[in-house]
Amino acid sequence: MQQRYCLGLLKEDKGNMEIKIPKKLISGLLVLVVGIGIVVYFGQSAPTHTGQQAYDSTETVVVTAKGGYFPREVVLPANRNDVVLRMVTKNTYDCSASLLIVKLRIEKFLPPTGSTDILLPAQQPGTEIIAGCAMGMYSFKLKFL
Ligand SMILES: [Cu+2]
Repeated sequence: MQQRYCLGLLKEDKGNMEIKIPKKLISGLLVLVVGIGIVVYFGQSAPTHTGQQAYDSTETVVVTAKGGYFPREVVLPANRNDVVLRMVTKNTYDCSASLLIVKLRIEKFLPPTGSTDILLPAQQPGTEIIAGCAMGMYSFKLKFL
């Protein structure tokens, strides 16, 4: 009799717990899954850094090339190796399509229309780099802060 009573209690307990535990389990699992997701996401996208700070996203700056470069000066974050210079052309048939960044040894022939991403190496704060067309008629400045 006592055993049955105990079983009954156990059953009752289980009955009560059956309502509570799954909810807790589900929310716990959700937290776990989301947590793992965040860790995996940032683990993958976090660049292998040589700098002091770790970033989880790419910094992209857009410069339009057509009859010159616009804007003429762009400010970029220093000490990051995930900075992308995105050169956008649209019916660009002038020499601003031939991009030259001597200091970074970058030479790109941009398509007449399109978007060209250039990953820039990490720079010291205060660095200023002049970019321009191959002939030196047009230029723009990259300023790292
Ligand atoms: Cu030129």
